[in-house]
Amino acid sequence: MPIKSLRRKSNGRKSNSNPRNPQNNTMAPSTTTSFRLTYRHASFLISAFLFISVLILLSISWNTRSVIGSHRPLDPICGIEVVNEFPHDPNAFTQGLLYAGNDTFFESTGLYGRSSVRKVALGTGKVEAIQNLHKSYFGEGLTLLGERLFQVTWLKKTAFIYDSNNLSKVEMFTNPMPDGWGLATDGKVLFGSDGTSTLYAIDPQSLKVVKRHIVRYKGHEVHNLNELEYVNGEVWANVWQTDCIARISGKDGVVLGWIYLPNLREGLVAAENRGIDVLNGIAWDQGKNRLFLTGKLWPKLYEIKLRPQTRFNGDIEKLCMHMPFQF
Ligand SMILES: *[C@@H]1O[C@H](CO)[C@@H](O)[C@H](O)[C@H]1NC(C)=O
Ligand SMILES: *[C@@H]1O[C@H](CO)[C@@H](O)[C@H](O)[C@H]1NC(C)=O
Ligand SMILES: [Ca+2]
Repeated sequence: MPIKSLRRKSNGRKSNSNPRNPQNNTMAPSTTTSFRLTYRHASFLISAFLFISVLILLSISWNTRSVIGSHRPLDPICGIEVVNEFPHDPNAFTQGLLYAGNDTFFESTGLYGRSSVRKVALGTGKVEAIQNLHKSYFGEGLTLLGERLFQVTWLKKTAFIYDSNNLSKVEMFTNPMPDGWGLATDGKVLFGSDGTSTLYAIDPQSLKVVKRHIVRYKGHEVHNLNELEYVNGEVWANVWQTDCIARISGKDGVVLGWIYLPNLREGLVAAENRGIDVLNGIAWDQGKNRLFLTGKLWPKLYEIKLRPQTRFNGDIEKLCMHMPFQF
């Protein structure tokens, strides 16, 4: 609209100036020209401004889409919608979960005598390959970089590297974090959690901590960080003993937002699954923008989409930010 009305104005000026006798007013031609220039200039600037605005809006909506696979920007607090439900081994005390392409997950399980690293088929939940840990180890976070699977263990400094092709143990290393809880990777560094509020970055070659951030939401520490997943520039973390996933900036540890999803666990409990433990296990399929979630001893794995929590009126700090737990 602004362009049209300006053009109309500009045409009006032109026609107004036409009846003027240029011979009577030597200033007239140059005035007309300058008016024309001014209005052309203005209309060009406004068109350019609108064009650039449209480009910016398009690029914002494109970025948002690529981050979450949805058309809406991510709300500070999101809920979820279940897209698909798949079977999941109800004996798997899930401590690490990642998607490896070809409808396949790698999963790390915990508990003494039941810890493992396994290759699991999406769809059936069938365990296609498994490597059990010695009964003295409690399996924890797992991540895949190249063809190497990295796994940390709870309350021990022992960590393992496996060949992802056959789950054969390649190497043992010393976990550089005080404890082993979660692992994820952006393809360059390993991100790690140890159950505190610290997010670690570990160099996959030297296996040393290269960076650490205290994870904070509105200035307050977020404790009990557990299973991790790298999702397009953000590190997502299950917060232990809650129904919350914190979306953390890997750059400074600031919590950018929350996914609050009590419904999955509550739904399983309501369906008589009494033995289940907490939500734990996030896997992101970068190729198809699919997000998968499960929990410890859950009989199901869910493919979900994020939804804005428009009518959320709970206290996210009370729900998601508990005191640190002492073991
Ligand atoms: C994908 O998975 C199927 C079924 O497990 C398997 O037969 C096939 O070889 C896999 N393809 C690749 C490229 O790994
Ligand atoms: C596992 O696969 C690797 C190649 O990726 C091979 O070198 C190694 O021998 C295999 N290990 C076993 C136990 O089959
Ligand atoms: Ca994960």
